Amino acid sequence: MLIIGERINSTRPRIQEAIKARNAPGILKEARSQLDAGAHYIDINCAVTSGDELQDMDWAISVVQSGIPDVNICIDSPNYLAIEKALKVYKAGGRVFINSITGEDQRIEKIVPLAVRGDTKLIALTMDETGMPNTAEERFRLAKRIVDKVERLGFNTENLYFDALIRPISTEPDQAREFLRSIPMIKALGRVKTICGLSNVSYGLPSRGTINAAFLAMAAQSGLDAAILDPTDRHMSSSIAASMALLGGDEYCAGYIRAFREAKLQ
Ligand code: THG
Repeated sequence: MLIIGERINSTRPRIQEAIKARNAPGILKEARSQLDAGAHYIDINCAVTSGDELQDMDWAISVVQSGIPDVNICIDSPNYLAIEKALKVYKAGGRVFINSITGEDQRIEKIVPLAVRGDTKLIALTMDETGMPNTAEERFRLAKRIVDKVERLGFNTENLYFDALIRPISTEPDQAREFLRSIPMIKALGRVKTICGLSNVSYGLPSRGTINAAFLAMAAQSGLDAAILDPTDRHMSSSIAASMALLGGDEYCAGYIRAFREAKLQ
């Protein structure tokens, strides 16, 4: 499973402060600890700062790539201008995820050409101007419409990752089931892949790591290809290692045993 480390996100007060104060070592440390914990990509989100998102994004990406030249990044912004700027700034030898498009035509038309040019991976949220779907079938129908539009713009759908948007089970108890049901349906659309920002599922509940870890194992069984999460959280690293070993993706459980030796398991 592809792991995207979520910790460099301006919704976290600590990160918001570090961005504002231009605390480069603080940001770099967050990137390094997530890579050490097994992240393949580092998500960078500067949408919720008091400053200018474009400048903040430019700064944060420069900091991370100057310290880690081969870092892979995930540009996380609702603003296509910030995504465009981030792609210009990023000069490292790694790979890029754009996070994200939705079913909205304007966003697709602005962002997909940027992704085609750079051979980058693209996250598509199964939502549009009418809102977020409730059922697996609605998620599937939205994904199908997005695949058709994105293919028409020349994007290689092997690099398209659908995020079927998990919602808190504390207020909507059927949402984990509908999300999980949608994964194989969406994957049947072709070579497309699936991804999820896990932690929403447990919002409003105690011991969130317990729910997140169980949900990750279920999603892995359903075919989830990638996850946006905190890889330094041992609930998460344990669930990933156990799920990969159980699903046969970890020959002789070598990865699981290594995770244990590196004290990454609970
Ligand atoms: N899908 C996609 N992208 C996403 C999300 C998604 N990007 C943002 C988000 N969701 C994933 N990233 C984070 C980053 C940080 C936190 C949660 C998700 C986080 N949450 C704590 C909480 O929820 O309580 C805040 C606690 C803290 O201050 O540290 O940290 O779904 N495509």
